[in-house]
Amino acid sequence: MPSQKPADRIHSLRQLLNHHSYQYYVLDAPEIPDAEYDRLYRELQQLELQYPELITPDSPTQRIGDQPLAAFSQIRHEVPMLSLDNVFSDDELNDFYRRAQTKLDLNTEIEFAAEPKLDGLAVSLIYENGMLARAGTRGDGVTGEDITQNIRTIHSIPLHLMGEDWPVKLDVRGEVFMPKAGFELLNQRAREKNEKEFANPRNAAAGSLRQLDPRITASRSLAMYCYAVGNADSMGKFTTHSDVLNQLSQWGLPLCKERSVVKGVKGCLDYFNTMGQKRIALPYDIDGVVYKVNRLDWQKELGFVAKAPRWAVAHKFPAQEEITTVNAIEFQVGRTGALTPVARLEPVFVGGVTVSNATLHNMDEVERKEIRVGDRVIIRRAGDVIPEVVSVVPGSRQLHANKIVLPAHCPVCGSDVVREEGEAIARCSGGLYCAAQRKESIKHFASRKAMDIEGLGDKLVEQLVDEKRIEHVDDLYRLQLNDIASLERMGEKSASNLLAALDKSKTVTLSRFIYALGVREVGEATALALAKHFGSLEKLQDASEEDLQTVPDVGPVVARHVFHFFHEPHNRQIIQRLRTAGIHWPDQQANEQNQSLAGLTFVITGTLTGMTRDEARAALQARGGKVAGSVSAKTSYLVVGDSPGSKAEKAEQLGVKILDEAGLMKLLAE
Ligand code: 5U1
Repeated sequence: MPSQKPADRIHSLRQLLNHHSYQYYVLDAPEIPDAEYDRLYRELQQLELQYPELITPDSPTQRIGDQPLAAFSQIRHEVPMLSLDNVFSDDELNDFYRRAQTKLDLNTEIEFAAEPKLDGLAVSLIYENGMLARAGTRGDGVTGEDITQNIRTIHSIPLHLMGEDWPVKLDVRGEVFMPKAGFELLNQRAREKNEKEFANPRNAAAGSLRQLDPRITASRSLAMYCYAVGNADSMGKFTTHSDVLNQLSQWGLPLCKERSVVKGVKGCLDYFNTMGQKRIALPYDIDGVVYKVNRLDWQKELGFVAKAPRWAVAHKFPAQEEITTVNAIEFQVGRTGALTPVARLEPVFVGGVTVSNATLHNMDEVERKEIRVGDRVIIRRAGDVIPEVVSVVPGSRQLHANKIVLPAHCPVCGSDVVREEGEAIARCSGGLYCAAQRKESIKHFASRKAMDIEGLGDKLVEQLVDEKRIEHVDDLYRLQLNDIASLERMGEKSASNLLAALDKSKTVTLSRFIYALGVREVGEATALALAKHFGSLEKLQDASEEDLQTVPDVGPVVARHVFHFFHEPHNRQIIQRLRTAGIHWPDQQANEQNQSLAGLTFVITGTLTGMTRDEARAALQARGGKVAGSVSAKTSYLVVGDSPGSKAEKAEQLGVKILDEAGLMKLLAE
């Protein structure tokens, strides 16, 4: 705005930026795109560069100091920072409530200001005439560390309060924490750099706030919720704690949106249960809730015992972390063949349930956390989340504790275990044979693009396996009418239809058969390339990894998967039994001689009547044609069935030749 004087423009830019920062960081309701915010910010930066005498410490550009501290200086709290007593059960809460009622000589219900208890770090912010002057950690409650530089980097904390009726000196108390998303990101970055991860968001918040270099703090995602005023007398006119909090909010300070006012023990317990259910979905960690007597005169009357007030209490959720011993480490095989190491633990009560197993996810995790049998470990169970091992308790390692090694053979079926270089997940290579992978391999085998066994859906596969009518894919071809008809919801008619479909599926193409075997990373296109290249299953089965890599689009990873699959004797056995059952495909040699469509690209649209689109595609590809998904100038023919879509119009515009179903049949017959 060129008409404004620099000082005025600077003033309005600061107001604008503070407003949008408040919308974004405190209310979570941004009104402008980030790019617009950045533009305004840069304009202010530029003006302040031109007029350095106009820079003030509460300017949005002054959040990050660039000088690391040599050490933190001490800060003395004029009003001590208290801690809270905890209660862990309804009975303990009742005792707290009765003590307060007795001391106040009341028999009416007490109202409480309730809010979540965040798992972070207590801090005090001192505002003088509305300007953030100092900030300190709790320390021993009387003396803490001066962390002003670092607190200034937290965007949701205003450098200057909004409004104007603030006390000359305001001592705001609250919790600095790291939201779950910021914590995940921080640990992900640590993993990428092979650095040590933080065990939990609390440690991450504490570690980030206690950095001597504020630029490091600024790079971490920290937030704060204010929950009290230290110098309560400064808030003269207010009579309840909840009103004080509302006033803090109006001054632009960040407060937890989950706060509420509740009545009596029942109100407290309802709030506790509601927050317990919400806990997992909240974007930050909480470890309980806090109830504070709402009337400020009653707070005064109740006073303190030792370092904790009698007017407030933290009601803690059952511990989410506990220490226990690793009794064994076993490997579970998932339905896709992935091996997951699982720690068998000395049972421990954590997060409200007894935990005796914890997932270790994969071997990378075992190696990174350096877990061994006999170790004492920290277990975490957050809500419904699967329990996990957070870390080994330092110094708990027993002499001669062996390193955990990946088993060479699948614990379920004994097939070789394969772990690709650079991959975290190890897998059983007995895909066709392994009981853990049974259902998935049969479902895939029967699917439309594989053997296309009509009527053999996922549910029926599950029934057949659960009722022990089949174990492996080849058993499908030994099923008798009664094996199927006697299943629940199956009659003779559907059973004989299924037998007919099984019979029909015995005539297949080599590429479909390869695809149906469910080799890892071998999709339809790779199966087709393998079939074309080797021409026979025997040649493919005997191919070395080097041979396999000469096939177009087959890289070292796919080659290894294919090689291991066919070198697993269990898989070979089943393939042999499938062939004995009568599965066959046309001789590839004969097909290879007819490559009349080589060099042509086809697109298929609409419904064909004589064959499915997949069949048409396979037939065109068998004659050397390419089949693409969309029409372009390079398309040779658009094959058009019933109810074609927009592809037909596009082909017309581009002058692409159109082929109806009869034309296609003729072309294929040529
Ligand atoms: N939510 C909340 N956490 N927390 C911690 N309120 C709260 N109050 C506290 C503490 C230590 O102390 C009061 C005595 C102000």
